[in-house]
This record gives sequence, C-alpha cells and structure tokens, in this order.
Amino acid sequence: MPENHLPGAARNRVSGAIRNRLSGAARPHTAARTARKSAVVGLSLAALAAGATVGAGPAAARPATGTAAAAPGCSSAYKIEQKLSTGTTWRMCWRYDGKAGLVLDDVSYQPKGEAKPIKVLNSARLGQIHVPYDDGKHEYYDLTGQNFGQGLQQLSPGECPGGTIKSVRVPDGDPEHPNVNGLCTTTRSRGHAYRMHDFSPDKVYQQQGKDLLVYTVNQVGWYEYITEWRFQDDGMISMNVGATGSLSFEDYNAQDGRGWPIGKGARDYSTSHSHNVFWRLDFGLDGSSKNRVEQYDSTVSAPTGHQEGPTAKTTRTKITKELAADYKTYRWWRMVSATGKNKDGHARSYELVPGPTTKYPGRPFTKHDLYVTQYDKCELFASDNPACAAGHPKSVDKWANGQSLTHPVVWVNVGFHHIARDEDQQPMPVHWQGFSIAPRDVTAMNPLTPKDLAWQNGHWEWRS
Ligand SMILES: [Cu+2]
Repeated sequence: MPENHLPGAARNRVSGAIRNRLSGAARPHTAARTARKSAVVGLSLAALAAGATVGAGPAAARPATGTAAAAPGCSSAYKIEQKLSTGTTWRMCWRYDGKAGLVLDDVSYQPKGEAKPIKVLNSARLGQIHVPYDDGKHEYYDLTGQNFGQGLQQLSPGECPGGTIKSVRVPDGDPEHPNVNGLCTTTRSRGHAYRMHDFSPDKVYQQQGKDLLVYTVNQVGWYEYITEWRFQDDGMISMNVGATGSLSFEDYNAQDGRGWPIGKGARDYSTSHSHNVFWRLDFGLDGSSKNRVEQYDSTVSAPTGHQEGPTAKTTRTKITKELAADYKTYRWWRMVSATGKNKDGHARSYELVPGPTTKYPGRPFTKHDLYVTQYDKCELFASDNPACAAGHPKSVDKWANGQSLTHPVVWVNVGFHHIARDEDQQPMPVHWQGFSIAPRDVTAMNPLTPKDLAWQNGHWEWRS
C-alpha cells in the first residue's frame, strides 16, 4: 500500500529521492505528498524543541471565542449543532486527535417531541486501521504508525455540498500550515423515513428522512480514508470509513498468487490485503456512563406436537464482565441506560447493528467482532496502543480479561479483504465499511410520528 507504509529504511530512500527531484519536473501528486510529510516530521520535531504546543488538540491550541460557551465541554467553535428540517436536533463537540483524527464528544439527540437533549455518547472515535498484506511482507497500523492524523486533507466547498467546512488545527502537522479546512458538516436526504396508507380518512403519511453528516478525509500514502459519521433524524448513527485514492504503487508485483492482475494481460498484479477498521464508542446514555450491556440470542425450532408452525425463543444474557464476542445469526447486543426511561416507562437503549465484515484471524486483536472493556482513559487504540504506561498490554484483546463492567467501552472491528479489480484504477472508487447503532426505546414512539398518529401507541383501534 502507501509509500509511507514502507519500512523505515525504504521510506527514507523514497523520500530522499523525491526531495532531490522535487524542484524539477512536475511530480506525481502522491510523490509530492511524501516529500511534504517527511518535511512535516522534521519540522514538528524542531517546533517541539522550541517549545511550541504542536501536540495539543484543537481545543487547547485555540483560545475560546468570545461568545458564551455553547455547550458543556466545548466552546462554540468546537460545537456542532444541527436541527434537521424534520425537527430532530443533534448536538456534539468535535476535536482533532493527532493519531485518531476526528473525535466526537458529548453527542446528544433531541427529536421533536423531547423537551431536552438525550445524551447518547460520551465519545466516539476511530480505534485503529490495521492493514496486513496477504504475502506477510507488510503490516501497517495506519492510525498509530502512519501519520493518519497529519494527513488531514483540505476540502473544497464542492465536496461538502450545502454544508460548512471547519478549520482544524492538526497536532504535529505542518508548522507552516497548522490549520486545515478539513471538517465538513452538512445534511443529506436519505429517502423514505416511513410511509403508511391510512384508509379512514384516506391519506398517505410519508416523510423523507434527513441526516446530519460529519466527515474528514485523511490521506495515508496512496490511500485516502473518508471518516464519516451519519446522524439520522430517527436517532440512528452510522459510522463508516471509505477507502479511496489510489492503489499502492509499490504493490503491483504480486507474483505469488496473492494478487490480482489489474494492468494489461498478466503483468501487473496488485497484492491483496485487508483493512481492519476499529471504532471505539464510549456510551453515556442519559448522561451516565454506567450503562448495562445485554446480549440477545434466539433459537428457532421446527414445529412439534400440535404447533402450527416453527417457534422461536429469544433469551437475554446480561453481560456484567468484559467481553470478546462474535456475530452470529440471531444474536445482537444493546447498551441500556442506567438512569433514563422513555415516556412509556421503558429503559432507553442503543442497539448495535453490524455491517458486512470479513473478520481477519491473523492477529489476536482481530479475532473478534466486538470487545467490551471497562473504561480506562489510556486505552484508546485497539492495537499498537501508545497511550498507556510501560507494562500495560497494547491491544484490546488483552484488556478484555474479565473485569466487571461499570463503565463499558465498546470496540467494533469491521474487516474488508481487498482483492483489487480493474475498476480500482483510477482513482479507486470509494469502498465503505462500518456499522450503525439504532435507538431502541429511546422515545416512546417513532420520533418522526406525525401529530395525527401520535395517539396510536400500544394497542389501538381505528377511529370511529
Ligand atoms: Cu485496499
């Protein structure tokens, strides 16, 4: 994959060659990027030596604006608040981490019938992008080892249609260009939120759903990753990473049956590889971190005796200790609020909705789809975690070791095995991977219910 995925020595060689030639003929775009990146590393070390605060996050690096604090935890410059045209408001604070990139904190949801915002997440962020190659020759940790954060790309208005592009201070970035116009917040229609034909009176109720989108683009070598967070007006949140840019120039030589021919005939083989993306979600339902975790499983049995049809039985398992778990048909999990109930008196919760995944069994931390760990403030990256003291294990599989869960943190692993195809050049079409969380009993009814139908909660009858 990317040139900065090369081992150190090779990378320096490439960078040096590019530096020498940079002032001459026009360089391919990506080559120029390498030169910029190696310059950035050198300069930021110099800046550090001079005592500059290049390692600080944006909130610390920038003075708060003169306006009143917009929300708990962030000044107005770091607040995202969007009231969608269907009546739902999403609020959150953003910041930018030098390794994880975009971090969203204090995320709350307020559909039109709720008097107050309902807190959903304390914090949401990427937890790693692990890229092992099929030939065993390369294995990259894009967030912690490949300057993902520093690769934040400037966005033009055209790639944030109808939205706002915010300026981001990039820790350890290019000291000459420390701020990048790289965070887009915008809205998008998603088609039908619901449709219902009522017969008395004869009327069709329909609503077109609206979403808030928050995204950045981070370049890592030849690849560009779009980190997208989608907040729907019905309370659903989807998090996805889209891989685009270009296939790695160095990897067109798989001659060992571990690649796919993408040039003419059987000459240029692009080495197959995986992108294993982790997300880290720290739930704060109704403002409390003491969420409960539940797993549900159903078994379906063929009819017996006088039963007319097959039966299904669903059982709940309370997860009280740290967990490493896997998707299974009829299995799902939810995070349940310790304090909040909806207007029907039901505990509020968010349910995990998996996305397609190819689980990579090559490393212990990639062996499970889901980890739930007890909160520890230094445990921020699913592998190669740099933030804990010496002696603390480096990966999430080691953290999930049976501690009691009083403040659960959810780690979701979504893998994609990338076998290149002719269509991958050029540029490479965006390939998305991710998952969603969906509200379960957060509101007493569909949060978009039209007024005329608001009485139809529970057992109901046609109006006479
Ligand atoms: Cu790929």
